[in-house]
Formats: sequence, C-alpha cells, structure tokens
Amino acid sequence: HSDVDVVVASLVPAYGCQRRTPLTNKNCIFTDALETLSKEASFCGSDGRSLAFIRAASVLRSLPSTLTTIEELNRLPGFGEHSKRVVQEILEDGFSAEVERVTQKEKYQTMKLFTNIFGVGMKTANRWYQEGLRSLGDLRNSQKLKLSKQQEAGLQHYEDLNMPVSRAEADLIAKMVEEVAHSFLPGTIITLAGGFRRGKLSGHDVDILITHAQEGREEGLLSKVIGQLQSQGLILYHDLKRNSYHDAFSPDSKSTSNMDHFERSFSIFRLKVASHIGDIGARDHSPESSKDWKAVRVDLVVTPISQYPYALLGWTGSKHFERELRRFSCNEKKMVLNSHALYDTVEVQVAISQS
Ligand code: DCP
Ligand code: MG
Repeated sequence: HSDVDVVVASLVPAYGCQRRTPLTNKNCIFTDALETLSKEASFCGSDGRSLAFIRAASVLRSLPSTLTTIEELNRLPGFGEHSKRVVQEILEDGFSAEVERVTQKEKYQTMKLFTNIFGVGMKTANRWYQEGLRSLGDLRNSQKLKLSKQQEAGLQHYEDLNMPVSRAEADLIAKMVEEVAHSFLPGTIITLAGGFRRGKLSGHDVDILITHAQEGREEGLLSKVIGQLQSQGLILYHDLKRNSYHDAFSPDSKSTSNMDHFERSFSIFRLKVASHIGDIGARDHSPESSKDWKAVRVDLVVTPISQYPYALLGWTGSKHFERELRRFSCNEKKMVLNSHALYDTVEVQVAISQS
C-alpha cells in the first residue's frame, strides 16, 4: 500500500479546515491544472465553477504523496465530474489538453496579466479586455484610460510586485514596522501573518498585524507609523482605511461584504536590497538593473487586543482554509466566524427576540 492508500483509507475529511496540508505539495501537476481552470472560470464570471476546482485542488494538496491511480481518485471527497476528468487525463497522458487550450487563449492570458496588477480586479480587467487592451504597454500608453492612484502604482511597480517576496525580506519589513511603532508606542505587538505564518518561504506580499496589550492604545498609531516611514522615503504608495467596525454593525448598515473592518493600510514599501537578495540579475537589460531597492506590497492591519485572536486566525489563511473554517462554523456549529469574533447564531436570535 502507498501512503496515499493509507490516507484515503482513513478518509480524507470533507472540510478543508479539518485536513492537514503539507507545505510541499506532492500533487502540483494536478493542482496547477485545476487552479488554471479555476482562474479561467473566475475570468468568465463563473464563481461556483471556480470554487469547485479550488476544492478539488485543495483535497489533492492535503495528500502526503503523489496520486498515481484513478482508483485512489475515486475515493477522494470533493471531486466533481469535470475535476475528475482533468486529473484522469493527466494520469493517462501526463498533461491536460483542455488546460493547454485555456492557457493559449488570448482572453485568459490578458485577464491573468491585468488581474496581477495591484488594484485591478476582475471587472476592470474584463472591461479593459473588452476595450481591446492587451498588454501593460497598451495600458501605459493609453490616453483615455483613467487609472486610480492604486492602479497607477501597481502598473509602475508591476515587475517588482510580481517577484516573490522572500521570508528574509518579510522579516526585514516587520522589523522596520516594529521599530517605528515602538518609537511611538512601546509594547506594540507586531505579527507576521499570511503565508509566512503558515511557514511558506516566499509570498506575494507581507501581511502584518498590529495590536497592543492595552485595549484602545493602538488607536491612531497607524497613521503615525506610516507618516514616519514616509518621511524616511520608505513608502512608495499607501492607502489608509479607517476602522469601520461600528458602521458595519450599526442597525442601518448596508454592508454585506466579507471583508473585515479593521483600520488598515494597503501599501507599497521601498525595500533596500543587497544585490544578492533581490533577483536583479533577471532584469539586467533594463536601465534600472543597478537599482538597489525593490517595491514590496505590505498590508498593515490594526486590531484591538480583544479581537486579535480572530484577526490572527483570519489573516493567517490560506484563503480556502478560511472559507472552509467559516463554512464549517456555520453548517456544523451554527456559529458565525469572521476576523472580529466567533458567536452563536442561535443565542443572537434569542437575544434579538427578547430585546
Ligand atoms: N485575508 C482575509 N481578508 C482579506 C485579505 C486577506 O481574510 N480581505 C486573509 C486570508 C489570506 C491572508 O489573509 O490567507 C493573507 O492574504 P494574502 O492574499 O496575502 O494570502 P497569503 O498570505 O496566504 O498568500 P501570499 O503568499 O500570496 O501572500
Ligand atoms: Mg500574503
């Protein structure tokens, strides 16, 4: 029996949050294909189909060894007909013709390129595609295109922002933030969250949580930290969002978004790099090849200590793990989980009916 047989025999749990997922994925050949199809579905506006591929990929990602037979596949949960067909095709031929076709499509390639720009979502990317735009050059040269400040920064730093951020770079940024935060408020707690907290060796950005052991002391800190970093020339772009927790939960709120309501800054840091850290060699034909800095996306999120455990859980990811955790809470425990709290829906209903 292979390792896979043993795992499958002990039943792979249905919810992603009930499964251990090893850092090294032994089933890349399948998960890459399924993730391509998931992207393609989301580019076409089919969110349900997109999620089905993500679910299937997540099951394969949790296996300790490579899938080798159709029989193993048939015993796994979370596989729809389409995902099964793709995996079967790869098992038989070593590749999926459908996936190859998708990656050749002009729309797929353009949407992928555009949605990789900081500040560009599916809707904008699609609109640009419909308008006939195809490349970053098209965007940069277009006279009539109205870009937001965020998109302008995203386009300007596209190459840097699409280079992986290393763990060493993330640690450096967390340290920078910590030093400045401590200069204003000793005892500030800075935590590296996101993929790095899950042990990943590289990521697309740096996610940092900021809190203080004394409730309320964290208020007002973020703008000071950003201001200070900015005056040191370390910030290329930033967008400060104030805390909207009370607005969102007020009786007349129309908010239905899944986003959390913490004060936060979406920013781009200017990180000094020794030439051996940054992958500068890859761009040695550009006039900027001697530049000794790199643009890095950083999310700073401020949370009161009373909500910190939920914020930490919510910001550790992965996105799919979080989605599954919320689905599990809701379906299996009748509880609502978000980055602010965990509560019993039945108790809340009773409280409302009694008030
Ligand atoms: N997250 C969230 N709500 C948001 C943004 C993020 O709950 N509006 C959570 C889920 C993510 C985590 O925070 O897993 C960090 O988001 P990233 O997009 O940075 O994802 P990762 O850090 O997991 O991946 P990467 O290595 O690509 O940065
Ligand atoms: Mg991240």
